[in-house]
Order: sequence, then structure tokens, then C-alpha cells
Amino acid sequence: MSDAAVQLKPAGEAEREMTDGFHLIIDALKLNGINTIYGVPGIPITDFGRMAQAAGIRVISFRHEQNAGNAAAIAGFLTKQPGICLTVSAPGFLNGLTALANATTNCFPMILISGSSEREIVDLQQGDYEEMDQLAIAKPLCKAAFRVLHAADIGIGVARAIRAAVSGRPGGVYLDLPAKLFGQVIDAERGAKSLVKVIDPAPAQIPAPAAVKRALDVLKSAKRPLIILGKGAAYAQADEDIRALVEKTGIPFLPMSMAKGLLPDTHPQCAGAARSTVLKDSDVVMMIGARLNWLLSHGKGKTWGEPHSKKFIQIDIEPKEMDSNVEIAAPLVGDIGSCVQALLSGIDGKWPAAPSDWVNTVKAKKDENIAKMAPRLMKNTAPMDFHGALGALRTVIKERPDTILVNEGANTLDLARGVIDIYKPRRRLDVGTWGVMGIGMGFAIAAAVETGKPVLAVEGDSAFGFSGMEVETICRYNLPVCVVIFNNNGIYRGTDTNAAGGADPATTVFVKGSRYDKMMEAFGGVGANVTTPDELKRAVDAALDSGKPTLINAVIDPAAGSESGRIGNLNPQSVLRKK
Ligand SMILES: Cc1ncc(C[n+]2csc(CCOP(=O)(O)OP(=O)(O)O)c2C)c(N)n1
Ligand SMILES: [Mg+2]
Repeated sequence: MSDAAVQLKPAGEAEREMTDGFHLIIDALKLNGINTIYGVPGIPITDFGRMAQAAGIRVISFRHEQNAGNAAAIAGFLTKQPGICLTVSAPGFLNGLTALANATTNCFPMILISGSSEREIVDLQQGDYEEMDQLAIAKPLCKAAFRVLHAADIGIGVARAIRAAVSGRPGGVYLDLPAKLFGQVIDAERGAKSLVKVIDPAPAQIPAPAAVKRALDVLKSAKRPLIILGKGAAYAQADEDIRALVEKTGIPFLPMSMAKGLLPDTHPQCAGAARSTVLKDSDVVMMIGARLNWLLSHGKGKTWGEPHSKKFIQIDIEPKEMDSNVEIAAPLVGDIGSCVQALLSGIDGKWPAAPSDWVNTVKAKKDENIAKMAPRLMKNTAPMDFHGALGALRTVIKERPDTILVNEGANTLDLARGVIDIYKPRRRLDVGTWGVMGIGMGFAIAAAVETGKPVLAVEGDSAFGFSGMEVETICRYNLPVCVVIFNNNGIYRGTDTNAAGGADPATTVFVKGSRYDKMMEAFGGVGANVTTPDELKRAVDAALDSGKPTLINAVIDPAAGSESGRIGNLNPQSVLRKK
């Protein structure tokens, strides 16, 4: 408020305690238990970040907004509270928006709070500093988008953002805060009264009894039942009930990538190593927080043993998910915890054991596949192939099951998913529904910040490049993160050649023999270069023992990978090329 304005007030008014937008936003976040912000400073949010830190919020500053956004998104997944990403206007906002869209696709609760330029100028397109109609751009890419224009509405704005992010199917929310809002001053008492504590932000959604009975009837009729656990099941934190449901029914279960560890991958009922058999030959499939998208071949076709018919039971909080790709015989709409509890209460001592011929068939296939893979994991050669290197990391996680594994790449991702067993819930974080590169360092940082647990990030050399500068952030905050780069000199392989024969390298290859470990050393972290699985194991053990930021450059045979890892079939082909 200007001096002139103060002078015009009646006597006594000038001494009344005032507050401003900066403080109201901080107070609104704190009132709702939000204690960490991930972001990048700049106009108009630099002072806001400083004040938030001064007020006791942990503010983690990144080198690029997309990584801060990915950190916020995975913080949301791990805590069931919206992760907060803070960005500057226009370009900073756009950098964070990719992460917000990815969070929405993956059903992670996140709020992107972005400063924005002056509305009057933006809306007349008069060319403001970092001018952009951010609200309009964010809207189609997230679950909800809000703008606050008046300090007195900050409490409501933050409350709406929190509720939208975590209730029902969680997702990304955009909150637009124009620069002028931060400096707006209102009476402190009025400001305090305007704040809203969100009561029961993610209300339980109880399934209808008839839907529960229908699901149980379909399940009971199965001769070859299968349970698929998705990352929604991991998010729900209904770990004990999910385990009880699986064990009481004795049904084989298949964990999707980020649901690994809900029950240990070494559990006798885990069918992870018999994936194609159980998808093809099952007759009733119950999906818990898993969607029938491309990752499950849309629930149809050869993978699912068509033309034979299959019955699906689907547990999801979002009614629109039902029949998205195929008919769902028993839709069970509600939150996963409530649905699983309701099913459990219908499963008594008389519930039939899972048919033993089916259980035995699955077990035989799984044992066969595990035995086939075993010798490949023990190869101690230089340069390493993927299996040899992953064999070493598999032992690391077996010995340290509390470690959080972050994983991205193509071969590095697909092979690690199959080889590295996970033993506890929410210990595997990866590229999710989109198969997006770039989540690595953001996920690793937030996993360490939110849980305090050691983090092992297993990264393809290409994948790492998308967020690699954040090794400085890891060193700056001294986080217990060990990054292992599977360095095969490129995307999928390091052996491609330029078909035109010119001086330019092929499109998929990188500088040969790069030493990514030196990047970590540049910022005071520990770097190591390893060429055998034994060396790799020793270096990772040392990193996890010390808790020091470490980057291990693991030299992988450049010829070892395959095109697009395990999803090469998705590459478009022209009939002309086949001539
Ligand atoms: C944002 C984004 N850009 C591009 C891609 C395409 N892509 C898929 S995997 C991959 C990198 C694979 O190479 P690397 O990480 O080195 O794994 P490798 O197969 O060599 O182990 C790329 C660029 C993507 N998935 N996401
Ligand atoms: Mg590579």
C-alpha cells in the first residue's frame, strides 16, 4: 500500500496488522500440511520462494522446471498429498507443464503453481514480459485449472487445487498466480479468516454392495483366475488388505511395473515371470488399479489369447474407465482400499481354493523362465551386457530391499523391470503410462527428500541426458542418491552408422566412451567408472553404504541392446519397405 493511501485512512487504521499475497499463499499451504516445494526461482516468484523457505517450508531449487515438476509428481504418488511445483511465467511454466500433463496421465496428485504476467496486458496481447495466457494453455492438459486474482481468494484457490488434485482419480492441477497478487495487501485478520483447511480431501468412495457381489460371483466362477495389480493399487497404500486378498484367494498375481513389491516379486503366487502364459490362458482377470491401455495390449488380441473369451473384473475409482477398451463383466467403482475391503469381507473360510491345475501350470512356466534367465545374470564379462550388469543390481536390491529404484531408458528399463526383484511397496518408480524419458533425476531427488531412504537410479545413457544437470542439485542438497548409467554409447545401441556415409554420426549414437562419472565429480560427488558386474556391485554397495551422491558409469557392450527395448513392434512400418 502506498504512503498516500495510508495517510488517507482514518486514525488507527494505519496501525492495523496487514498481510499480503506472499504470506497468505504460504499460510494456506502450511495450513494444509504442505511442507515441500520443488521449483526454479525467477520473476515473479523469487521472493515467494525465499519467504516460503524462511517460513519453514522445504524449498528444493532445480536447474530445470521439468525435473522439479517430475519431483513434485512422484512426491504426490509417494505421499498421497499433492506435490507442489513452482515456476516462473511463460517458458518456466511450459517447462513444468510437461510434468503436469505426465502426472495427470499417471494419476499422480500434483499442483503446478506458476507466477504469470499482468492480466490486463496479457489479455490485450500488448507484449508483457513473459506474456502468455497460461490458464488457457494448461486447461486441456490437466485435471483442473484455477486462477486467483484477489488476495482474499487465495485460501479458496489453494483449497480447490488441493481437493481437485487428490480426490477421485488423482491428477495434475494448475494454479495461476499473477504477479500482482503476491504484493496485494489485506487486513491480516480478514486474511487469516479467508484460509481454508481442506477437510477429508480424498473422501472414501464405497462400492455398491451389488457391484461387490457381482465381482465375487464372477471371481468364484473362474477356472483360471488372474489378479493384475496396477500403480493405482500401489498409490492406495492399502498394502495389507491387498496382500490378504491375494493370499486368501490363492490366485496368481501379475504386478504392473510400479506395483512391483506390493507383494514381493519372489512371492509364490507372483506370475511376473509367466506373463504371457497368464495373460493368454486366464479366464477371469481382476484388475486392481490397472487400466487396459497399451501396456496391457488394450485387453484384446493375441496377447490375451483371442478368439477365446475372457471376463474382466475391474476395480477403479473412475467410472469412465470401465469398458474403455473391452466389456467389463464386473465393474467395481470405488477407492481401492474400500473395494478390496468389501471383497475381503465376502471371502470367508468356504471360499474355494484357486484351481490347483492352473496354479501348477503357472508355477511350472514361471520356474522354467526363471531357470532360463539365471545363467545370463551371472555372466561376469567386460564389457558387460545388460543381463550381466542387472544381475549385480538385482543382488544389491535383494540385500537392501528398502532402497527405492528409479528406472528409465529402453533396454535399460525393459530388462531391469524383468530382472530386478522388488520386495516392498512403492520401491520402484519409472517412466509410467507414457514411457517418458526425463523422469530420472526428478524422481530420484523427490524419493530421497520425501522418504529419507537411499535411492538407486538405473538410467540409460540417453534417458539420463534428459535430466542429467540435476546431479548438481543432488550434490547441493547432499542426497543419498546413487545413479548408475548403462552406457552403451547411444539410444538402444551404440553401433548404428549414417546410411549416407557422411561425417555426421548416426541419429541414435552418442560420443563413444563418454565418462558421465566426471559430471558428478564436477560438483563434489563421487564418480566411478566400472566395466564388470563385480566392479559395479562393489561401487553401488559403497555408494549406498556412504549415502554420498554417486554416479557410476557402467560400460555396456554397445551392440547388446535391441531397437526400442521390448516395444520395437510399436515402430511404424511401411509396406513399401518390406518389398
Ligand atoms: C520425452 C521422450 N523423448 C523421446 C523418447 C523416445 N525414447 C524412448 S527410449 C529413449 C532412449 C533409449 O536409450 P537409452 O536411455 O540409452 O536406453 P538403452 O536402450 O540404450 O538402454 C528415447 C529417446 C521418449 N520415450 N520420451
Ligand atoms: Mg543407451
